[in-house]
Amino acid sequence: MKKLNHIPEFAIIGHPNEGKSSVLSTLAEDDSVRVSPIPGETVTCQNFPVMVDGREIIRFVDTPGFQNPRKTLQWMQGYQGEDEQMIASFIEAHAGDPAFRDDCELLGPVAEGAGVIFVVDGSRPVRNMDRAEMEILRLSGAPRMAVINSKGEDSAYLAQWQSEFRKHFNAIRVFNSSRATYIQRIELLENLKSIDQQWEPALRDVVEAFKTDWQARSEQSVDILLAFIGEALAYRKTVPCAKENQQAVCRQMWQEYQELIAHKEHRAHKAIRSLFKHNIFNIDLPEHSILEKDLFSKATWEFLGLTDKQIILAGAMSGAALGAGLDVAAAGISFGVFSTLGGLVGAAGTAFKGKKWLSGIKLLGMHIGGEQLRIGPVTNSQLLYILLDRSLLFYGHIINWSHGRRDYDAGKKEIAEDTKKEGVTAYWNKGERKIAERFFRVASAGNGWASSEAAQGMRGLLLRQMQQIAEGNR
Ligand SMILES: Nc1nc2c(ncn2[C@@H]2O[C@H](COP(=O)(O)OP(=O)(O)OP(=O)(O)O)[C@@H](O)[C@H]2O)c(=O)[nH]1
Ligand SMILES: [Mg+2]
Repeated sequence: MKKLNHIPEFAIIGHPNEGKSSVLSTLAEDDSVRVSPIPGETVTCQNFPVMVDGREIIRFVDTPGFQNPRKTLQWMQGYQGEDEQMIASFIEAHAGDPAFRDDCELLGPVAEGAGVIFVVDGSRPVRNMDRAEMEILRLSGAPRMAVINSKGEDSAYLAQWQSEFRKHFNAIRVFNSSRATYIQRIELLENLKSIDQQWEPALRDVVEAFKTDWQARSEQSVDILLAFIGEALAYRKTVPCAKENQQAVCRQMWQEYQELIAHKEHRAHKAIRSLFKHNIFNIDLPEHSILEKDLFSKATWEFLGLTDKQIILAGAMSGAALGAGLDVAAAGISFGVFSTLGGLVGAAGTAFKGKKWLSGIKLLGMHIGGEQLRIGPVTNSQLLYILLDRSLLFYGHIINWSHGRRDYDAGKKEIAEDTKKEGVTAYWNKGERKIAERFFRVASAGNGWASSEAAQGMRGLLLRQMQQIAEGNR
């Protein structure tokens, strides 16, 4: 047996179309791996190094499926030479023979000392061909693990596969390459340690590096989120404005604020997505979810906990628009509530006696009065909760979308069906809310919040949330 004194390398081997490339894609977190429903997609070996901090820590090799396993096994059973040379001799003896092209290709890394991850589709029964493939791998003497990748929901053959595998492999895992979470990925890697004692120290280092890297990504995610949310809360702008222009300027400022928040949120989520190495999968959050709602829609405002009075105040602006003879829709001072506030608008007009409402409106920190218009800082902490909920839900979807999964449309539909209205912050206890409120006060007060104790507290809280999300507890 070869001692491992270099980067651990695993060839992902199996029959065509069983999900080898998909397993590799998930394990290596690489969504560029070619996965296809047509058997024979992978025709040459391809290395997929896993880098942590610019250092290669483990390498997976994608290989084509076995082409002629029965005859390959026959040759190996009749082989008379040294055990260690068997695979290399087989390749040498069949080089250039088109009947063994894929077999030679896929055994190449094994001849070079790679470990083997043998992938089967557990939703079908074991066939003799599989037995031949397993026997080839056993004869190769390579450290090896079997992975039952259930492409279908069917687990009827699981026991059959497991008992068959016990004869041929050092370790066996059930692993769904389309659904595997971060935790399941780590578990599989942990399990690789047991395939060979001599490989154990190197593989222990790999698992440690994976865990450290994951922790670093979570910390970076928290920093990205807090930077964005802190900015959103601290935002303030004052512009001089003659009374007769207030409607238009006010509208414009709102528009700017909404666009700014939406843009910053989008940018923050995009940064988190690329931290978790997603280039293709991109969530379109479902419409009925709080995630997809326009941040400033009426539903969101209700969610934000604005009182009826505050909503009337918002509506009152359209009352003024009406007073000035403008059509509400055309005035377009859309707080996202106007169209549904028809009745209230009139009420507001009466309740606030003409234009009195113009002094001292405070809505998410918006002040209108005198010759100045000011927007921000936000005065309603519910905005913090909604931004957190959206971001944490996004985080949950991103970290648990396995890179080997390719049915993007079906997946998005599942997300849409799964998303509840409540975000995680709805479950926060008093202590957790206190941390959030403290952060809100400091962040909305403006500069310097980033290095504050309150921000530290919030960082810790978010990290714990993310950990729980990764563990499937939120
Ligand atoms: N539902 C589901 N489909 C899967 C899973 N793994 C693979 N598939 C699908 O099975 C088909 C084959 O997957 P690949 O990963 O390309 O299989 P392969 O073994 O690399 O195939 P070749 O390269 O052709 O030998 C693709 O259509 C995948 O989307 C899985 O865990 N669940
Ligand atoms: Mg493939």
